Amino acid sequence: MTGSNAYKIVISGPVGAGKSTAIGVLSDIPPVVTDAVPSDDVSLSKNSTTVAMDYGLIALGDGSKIHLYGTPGQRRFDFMWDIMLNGALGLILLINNNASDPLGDLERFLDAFSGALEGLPFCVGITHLDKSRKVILPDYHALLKRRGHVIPLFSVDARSSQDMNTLLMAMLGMIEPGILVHNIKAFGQTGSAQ
Ligand SMILES: Nc1nc2c(ncn2[C@@H]2O[C@H](COP(=O)(O)OP(=O)(O)O)[C@@H](O)[C@H]2O)c(=O)[nH]1
Ligand SMILES: [Mg+2]
Repeated sequence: MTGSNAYKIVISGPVGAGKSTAIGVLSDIPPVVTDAVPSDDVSLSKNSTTVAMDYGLIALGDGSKIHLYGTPGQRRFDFMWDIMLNGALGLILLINNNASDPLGDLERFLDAFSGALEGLPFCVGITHLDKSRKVILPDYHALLKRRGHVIPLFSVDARSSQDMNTLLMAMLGMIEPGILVHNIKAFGQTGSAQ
């Protein structure tokens, strides 16, 4: 791998799963959040409803870059997922274990991405396991297996740089096994470890 590589990774998952937080701990630059006030009725009752789409950047030790994009949470922006996945090398799905139906959330996202997931490396991080254990990792393993996905699945806290880097490296290992652990800041020297 040369130092000019650019990787695009998309982070998706329901609202509250930890996408913005994850991009914040992974990014070497202050994450960019694109806010847009919607023009529909929602804006009448709540003037700060946003289309929160996040962007972050990781500079690898060899000069390569990873561009991180977080999908907007609201369902009416689901159509943007396909656009965002265009050119992506991998997808990280975050699922909030403390939501009312986290397994259903995973199913919904697997369904939504089903076309794109053909041949696209992806992995799943389960957040908020510290808050709720009504569903546990083997339940997610079973669901993924039933759906035919043999992929990395981790319990992560999106606030933890180490957890998120571990998940990201699992993702990168599927795309480009040549990306070494020491390229990522939490494990070494690039950027400022958080
Ligand atoms: N307790 C706990 N809080 C978490 C975890 N992951 C993320 N959070 C918090 O969950 C909240 C929602 O995260 P956010 O990044 O805004 O979710 P987003 O809607 O997917 O962008 C934030 O307050 C995070 O700090 C976790 O594993 N455990
Ligand atoms: Mg967010």
